Amino acid sequence: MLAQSGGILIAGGVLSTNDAFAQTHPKDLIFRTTEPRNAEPELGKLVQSWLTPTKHFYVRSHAPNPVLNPDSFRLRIEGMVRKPASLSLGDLGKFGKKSTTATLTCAGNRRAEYNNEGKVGGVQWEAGAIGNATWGGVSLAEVLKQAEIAPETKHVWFEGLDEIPKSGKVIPFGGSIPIQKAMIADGPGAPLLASSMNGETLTPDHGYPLRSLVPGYIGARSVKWLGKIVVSDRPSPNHYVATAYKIVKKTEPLDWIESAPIYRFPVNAAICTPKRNAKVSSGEIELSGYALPTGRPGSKIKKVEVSSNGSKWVEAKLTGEDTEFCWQLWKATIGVYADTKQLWVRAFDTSGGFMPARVPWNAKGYLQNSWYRMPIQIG
Ligand SMILES: Nc1nc2c(c(=O)[nH]1)N[C@H]1C(S)=C(S)[C@@H](COP(=O)(O)O)O[C@H]1N2
Ligand SMILES: [Mo]
Repeated sequence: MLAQSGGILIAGGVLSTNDAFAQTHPKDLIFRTTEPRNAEPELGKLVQSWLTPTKHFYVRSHAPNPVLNPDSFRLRIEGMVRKPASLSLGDLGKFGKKSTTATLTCAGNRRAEYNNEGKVGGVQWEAGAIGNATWGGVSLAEVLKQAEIAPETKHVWFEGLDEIPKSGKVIPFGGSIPIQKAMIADGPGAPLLASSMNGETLTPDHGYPLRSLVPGYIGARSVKWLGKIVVSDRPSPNHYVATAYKIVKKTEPLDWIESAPIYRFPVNAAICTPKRNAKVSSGEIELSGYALPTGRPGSKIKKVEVSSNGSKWVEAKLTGEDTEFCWQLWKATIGVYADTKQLWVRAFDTSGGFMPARVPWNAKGYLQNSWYRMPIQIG
């Protein structure tokens, strides 16, 4: 069980999974759960830079990190292909190197805000389940081309090597994406088989040695510890495509059947400084945060607006880089007074995406992108 749980031997004893990773790959995050590891950064730390350092990059895992040997690691390519393959890391290295900067965000980011209306289960994320990194690897499209996919192909499935206990069974995490997205070979929207993050080898938390990385899509489609790709005429039957990651009011079989898997993420934004519930004196104060455009090709942040208590909206200044599939950072100055209870932010993107005043409650607490309302104390 030692290898399974990821413990490592050190002089004088065995470190637990958590201690071991803490030493080799330090994280400066708030842990919502430690086994498996689910953690998000303090929001003030999150927006210190446009590129998120790995130590401040959220982790969302459904099972403990699998411990994988890079020498025996193989990525299998199966399904509707003329040339099924089993590729070592060396084989993958023969494809041209590609890199892309893209924001990854969990569909459950800001989930905790739904609890005002009705309890939602799952990791109780605040607004930190998001990060922007440069990912390096090879093109998914090139690997699929080499496998010679059948003309009837409609979806590409990804399967992780993790082992998730689910209803008395053990299942891998799985995702799938439409073939049209999978076959984008160039440009910032092209999916990667990624082996590096921010110029360094992927850490175990982020999928070492290989993950899919799908710009513009919810994080769940970027499958970590990727062991298998299946080319198919239908979406993956894996739980995390067929059942989870859908917008439902109830969790009855018909609710799942009637709703579609979530792919692209919608526009979103949050205030990151000052802290929630911070005490500030009345007068002008500085706000900062992030804004994410819809994950649609060509979409960028057009405008960010802040307001105190929902009165007059004031335009924020964009301070990060203006790149599709990536968040923007922003700063704003706003007056706060004795009666100011909340500060709000909303963002608009160039493809018509806007944040609604309210998002209807859904049972799994996904895609919360209503105006971000942050309580504040004036004193
Ligand atoms: N194999 C595997 N891949 C996975 C997951 C997982 O639990 N197992 N979680 C997914 C979810 S829900 C998200 S939001 C992202 C998070 O990526 P990160 O932990 O690198 O931030 O990974 C996705 N890929
Ligand atoms: Mo997620």
